[in-house]
Amino acid sequence: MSHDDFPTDRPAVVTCGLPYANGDLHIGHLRTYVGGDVYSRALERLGQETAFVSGSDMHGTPVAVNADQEGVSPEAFALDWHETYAATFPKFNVEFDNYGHTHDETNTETTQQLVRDLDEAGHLYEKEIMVAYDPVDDQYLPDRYVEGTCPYCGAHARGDECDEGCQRHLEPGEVEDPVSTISGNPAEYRERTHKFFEVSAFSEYLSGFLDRLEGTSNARNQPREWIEQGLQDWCITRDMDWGIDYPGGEATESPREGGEAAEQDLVLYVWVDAPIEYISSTKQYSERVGADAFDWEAAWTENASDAHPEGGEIVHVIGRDIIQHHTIFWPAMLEATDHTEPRAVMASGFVTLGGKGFSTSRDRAVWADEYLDEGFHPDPLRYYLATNGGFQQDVDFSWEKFADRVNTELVGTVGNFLYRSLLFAHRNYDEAPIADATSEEVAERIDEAIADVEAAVNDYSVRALGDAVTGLARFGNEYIQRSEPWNLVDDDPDEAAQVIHDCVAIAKAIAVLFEPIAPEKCERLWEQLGEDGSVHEVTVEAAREGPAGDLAEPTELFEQIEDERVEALNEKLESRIAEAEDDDADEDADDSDETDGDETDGDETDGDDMTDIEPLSDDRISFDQFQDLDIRVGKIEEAEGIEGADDLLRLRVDLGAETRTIVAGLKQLHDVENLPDTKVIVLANMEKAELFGVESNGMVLAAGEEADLLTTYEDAVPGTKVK
Ligand code: B3M
Ligand code: ZN
Repeated sequence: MSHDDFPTDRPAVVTCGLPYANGDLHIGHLRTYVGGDVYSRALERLGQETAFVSGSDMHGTPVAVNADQEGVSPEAFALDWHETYAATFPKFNVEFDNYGHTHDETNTETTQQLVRDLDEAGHLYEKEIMVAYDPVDDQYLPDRYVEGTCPYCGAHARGDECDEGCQRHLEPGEVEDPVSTISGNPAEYRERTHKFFEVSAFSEYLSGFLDRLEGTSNARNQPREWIEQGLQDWCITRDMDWGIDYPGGEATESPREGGEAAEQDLVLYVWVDAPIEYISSTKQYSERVGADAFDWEAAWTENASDAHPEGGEIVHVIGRDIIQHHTIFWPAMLEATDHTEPRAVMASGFVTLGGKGFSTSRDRAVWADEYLDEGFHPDPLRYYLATNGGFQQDVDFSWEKFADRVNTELVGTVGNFLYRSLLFAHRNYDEAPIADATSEEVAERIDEAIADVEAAVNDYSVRALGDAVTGLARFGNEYIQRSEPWNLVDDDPDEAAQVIHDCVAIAKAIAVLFEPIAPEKCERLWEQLGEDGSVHEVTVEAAREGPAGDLAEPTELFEQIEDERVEALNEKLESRIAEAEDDDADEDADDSDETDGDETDGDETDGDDMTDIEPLSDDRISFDQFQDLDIRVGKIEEAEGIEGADDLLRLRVDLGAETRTIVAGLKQLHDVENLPDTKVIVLANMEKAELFGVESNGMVLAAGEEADLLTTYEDAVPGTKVK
C-alpha cells in the first residue's frame, strides 16, 4: 500500500519526541522541535488538517537520577522543567497545539487503559528475570541506575541503551559487568518477576509496516536489520516508585532482600507511557477545541470514524537515537490495540560542536536561552537548523557558519529582494502597484515554487522547503535587476507597474511559503504587504493570488551579523569548549571509581578527542618494531554503507597481491561515491576485527577528526610497501 500524497482529507498528527524533563534545553535539542514545527506548519499551508503535539517526558531514570542528585522529588523536579520547556518552545515559535506531560491524568488513564487492552488481547505475560541490584545500598538498579558493557558490541553502555556504541535498546539483565551509577558499587543480578509485551509476535507485521513507512530512510533501514536478527520480547515494568503504576493492582509477590515477601512495586517502563502521550496530548487538544475542530479519535483509532476507518496521518519527528522505540515497540503497541499505524518517522541527525556532541553536564553547548539573550531573533536559527544539511545528517554548529548563512541567504538573497522591491513599490506608488494580473513568467515561477513546497512536504524534507523559497527570492532578484523598473517609471509607466506588481506578488508568495520556517518574520512581511489577517491562516493558494493593496513602509526583515560579533561569540564558545575538554581530561586522569552520573541527558553523540595538537611522543620504537608494520599503498575499488552502522563503510581495497575488505569509519566524512579510485595507505597486517557482522581485514590510515585520507604523492602502484 502506498500513501496518497499530502494534502489528504484525513486528520494529521505531527508529533515531536518528548524531551525528558531533566535539564536545560540547548540548540541541539531544538533541531527536532524546529523540524517538527516547520513540517506541521508546511502541512497546514498545503491545507491538511493538522494537530501538532508533544509533551514533557516526566518518568523514568533519566528524570529520577537527576532529581536524586538535586535532592528533590522526581515529581517536583520534572514539573519544574516541564514548565520551563512549555515556556521555551514558543520563544522559538515552536507552537504546539497541545504540550502536555506524561504524568498528568489524561496520560495516566490513557496509558493504563492501553496496557489493560494489551493484556486482554493476550499480548502480555510474566517472566522471572535477572535485574541489577546494589547489595550495599539495598536498591534495585533499573536502566540508568546501572551501567556496564554492551553485550552486542562491547562498548560502555547504560542499563537500557548502548548509547556510545551500537545504539541498541538493552533489556534489563543484558548489560555486562554492571556497576551502580549512584554509588559506584559493583552490582549483582537478582531474580524478579516482570511483565513482558510479546513484541516478537509482531515481526511479520513490523516488516510490512517498515515497507509502508515513509519519512527518512534511517528510520526504515536500522529496524529492518533488528527484525532480521530476531526480535526479543520487551520488559515493560520496572522496580521503581516513580512512574505510572502497572494497572490492575495485582502486583506480583516476590521475596525481597532478607527473604520477607513484599508486594513488588511495579511501574511501567518510561518508554511505555512516553509515546502514549502523543495520543493523550492530541486528546487534550480535541477536548479544548472540540471534536468538530479536531477529532483525536478519528486520527488515532482505526474504525472510529466512518469517513476515515484507517485513522489519520501520523508523522513522528524524532532524534535518530530513538528510532527503535518508534519503529518497533510503538507500532507493535498500536497494532495490538487497534490504533492507527504511523505513516512516517522523520529521524534527525544530531547537532555537534566542533564535530563533538553537545554535553549538558560539561556546558559544551549553545543554550536555547543564551541564543535569545544574545539578542538574536528565533527565525534565523530556525532557518539554520531546518536547512543546514539533510534532516538525517549530523549538523555541526558554529557561529561562523550560522552568520554566513544568515548573511548570504536570509539578508543577501531573501531580505534584499523583499526590501528593494517593496521600498521601490512604496516610494513610487501610493497604493498598490497593481497591474491587471501577474505576468506569465512570474506566475509560472511562483507555481514552480509551490510545487517545490508540495514535493518537499511529501519527501519529508524541511531543507527542500527552505530551498524552494531561497530559489524564488533568487529569481526575484534576477527579475528586478534585468527589468530595471527604476528606468521604466517615467518612460513606460505601465511596464514599470507590471514589474512592481510582479515583485510584490513574489514577495507575497515568499510570505506564504516561508511562513513554516520563519513564522514571525513572515507575519511582519504580511503586514507590510497590507494583507488582512494572519499568514498562518492561509494556504499555499494565497501565494497565487497577487498583491492586495496598501503597502506599508517596509523595514529590513533580517539583520546582518557582523564579523566582530561572530568573533566575540566564537571566543566565548571556544573557551567554554576548552573548559569542557579540561573537565574531560581531569576525569580521564581520575582513577576513582566514582561514576559520572550527570551525563544523562541523552544528547551525547560519539566523537573522538578534540583537534588540539597532542605533544609528540617520547616513547620511542626501534626500526625493527617499525618493520613489523606492513604498510601498503592501496586503491579503493568499491565503497558502500553497512546496514545499521551510521559511520562505517565496507571498502574493497586493491593491495596489489590481493583485494581486501576493510571497514572504515568514513561514511559521515566523505562522499561515498567519490571514494572508488582513491589511493589510500593501508596497515595490511592490522589484526582482523568484526564490525557489524563484517570482517575488516586491514586498516585505512587517515589523519584527524575529519579522517583526512593518507595517500601517495606520485604514482606508487597498489601493493607498494611504505617504508
Ligand atoms: N524522552 C527523549 C529521548 O530519548 C525521550 C523521548 C521520548 S519520545 C516518546 O530522546
Ligand atoms: Zn552496543
